[in-house]
Amino acid sequence: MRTVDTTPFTDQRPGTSGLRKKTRVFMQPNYLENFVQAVFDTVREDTPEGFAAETLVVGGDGRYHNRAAIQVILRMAAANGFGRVLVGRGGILSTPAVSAVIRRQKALGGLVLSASHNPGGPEADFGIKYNTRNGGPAPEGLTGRIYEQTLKLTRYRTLDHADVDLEHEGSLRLEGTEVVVVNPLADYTAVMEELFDFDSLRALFSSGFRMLFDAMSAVTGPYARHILEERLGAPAGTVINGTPLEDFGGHHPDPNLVHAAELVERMGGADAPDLGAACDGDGDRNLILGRNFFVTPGDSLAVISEHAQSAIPGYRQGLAGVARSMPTSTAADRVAAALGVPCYETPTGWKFFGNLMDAGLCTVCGEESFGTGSNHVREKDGLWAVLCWLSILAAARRPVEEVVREHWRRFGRSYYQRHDYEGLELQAATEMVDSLRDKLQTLPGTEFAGSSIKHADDFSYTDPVDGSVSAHQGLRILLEDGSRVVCRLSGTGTEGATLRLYVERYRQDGGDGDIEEVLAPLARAARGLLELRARFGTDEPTIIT
Ligand code: VG1
Ligand code: CO
Repeated sequence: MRTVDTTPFTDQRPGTSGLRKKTRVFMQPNYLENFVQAVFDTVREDTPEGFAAETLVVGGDGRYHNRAAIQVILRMAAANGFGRVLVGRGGILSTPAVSAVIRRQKALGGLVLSASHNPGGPEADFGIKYNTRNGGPAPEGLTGRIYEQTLKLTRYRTLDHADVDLEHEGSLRLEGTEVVVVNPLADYTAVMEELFDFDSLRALFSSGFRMLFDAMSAVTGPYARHILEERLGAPAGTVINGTPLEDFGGHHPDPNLVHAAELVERMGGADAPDLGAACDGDGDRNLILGRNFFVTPGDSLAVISEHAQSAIPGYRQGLAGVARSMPTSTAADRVAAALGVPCYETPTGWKFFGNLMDAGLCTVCGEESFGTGSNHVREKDGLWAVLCWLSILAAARRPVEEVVREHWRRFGRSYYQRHDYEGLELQAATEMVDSLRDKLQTLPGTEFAGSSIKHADDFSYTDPVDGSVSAHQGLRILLEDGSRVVCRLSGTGTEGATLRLYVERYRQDGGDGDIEEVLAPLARAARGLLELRARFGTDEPTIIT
């Protein structure tokens, strides 16, 4: 064991989902080491028996710097006295797979190496996140303490050892630590088999059902090939872009209508398959498409919640509750009400769902950012959402579009969009949000987008399980007619600031309205309120999802 002197970096505060920075920042001497040592020191405070009998899970989405970072972490985990480290073969573990491995192997926690849907490469992004014993992202209390520790750090522990062969399964010793290179697919596939009826899904494919799954040259390729093609018998070629590449083929591995362009085009073609799906860099997000039809994440959460009990064996007992992040559309709330179960509203970021699931308060949860999941793990899970949709379609024997339209006819439709303004100057963006926050109190009663403002606040969340409070989680403007505008700054970016503006209007119109027409007045009024054009010279969003 070797102790190396170091000095703190002052910018290692984890955001919405771990620490994300430019890859070059992570490649600086000691940058990764400092953060990892701060995690170990902090977690050690809560582990009175020490790490000797504990397991740590390590894996990532295969992006540039993944393997090198894993070698650093393995040496440090050994020097910090972990009994065992499980690492995915090739350094690969999707985010939901890390969660599954932590839970099934009863690990103390895990380190996930990913910047999710952000591009990869030496000039792009990298990230690291710590997950706790329940398999979920460290809650805010813990990430706060980790950050405090990064500011105090004076040394880290490592040892001198050659790189571990990550390409073959097997086990070796790094001083007192057993390092096991595991099959990254095993635990995850086992969890999926427990939840879904693989026989009926196999029957669906053998009946001629066709789907196209775009792994976006990211981590879900091997998982999707194994589960969809090998286990469920989907024809070869069902999975496209199925090999994880360090730079994701030069693309954004972000499953939305803009970045999953190839999939969107094929789903709009004359011979389109029945279902189209894509996952993001680390496999926790999902995009669901029917033939020439986009299922918004909010509708997907609602439809999955509606059908889970009848269509998916793992949920035959029914749902204990549903949860969604605050900016996510309220479609799921109406399903929860119809099911007679509570719907929880949390701040943005999956870490807030963990306590609810651990306490048995909710079963299914989701975010508008293409994230859906359940209590089978403690991360959102892209492929799980795809298997949910396959199960729903196998039971319904109707096209995706019909399933969604039927939902709209029964529950009404939340017309919904997220407008992102990327690359804003950080200080100007902060001032804009501060200035709207200052105005909030004066807004109720004033006219807004053809209705009037009923309530406006800065969302604060009190965790019903541990009572912890998370304030300043987004500005909400609620209208008399039930519409909403929400805005907040992104906590996952690595450059400047990104404003997210979320607009929602609920209508019981069978769902046939034109989304642009329905939402344009809300978006226009919100842009005016934020004074976007005056502050930035433009009010055109970079991307609409
Ligand atoms: C974004 C999304 C949020 C999601 C987070 C991590 O955060 O809005 O819903 O949980 O990314 O997703 P932000 O702070 O940029 O809005 V992922 O797939 O990066 O793990
Ligand atoms: Co992700």
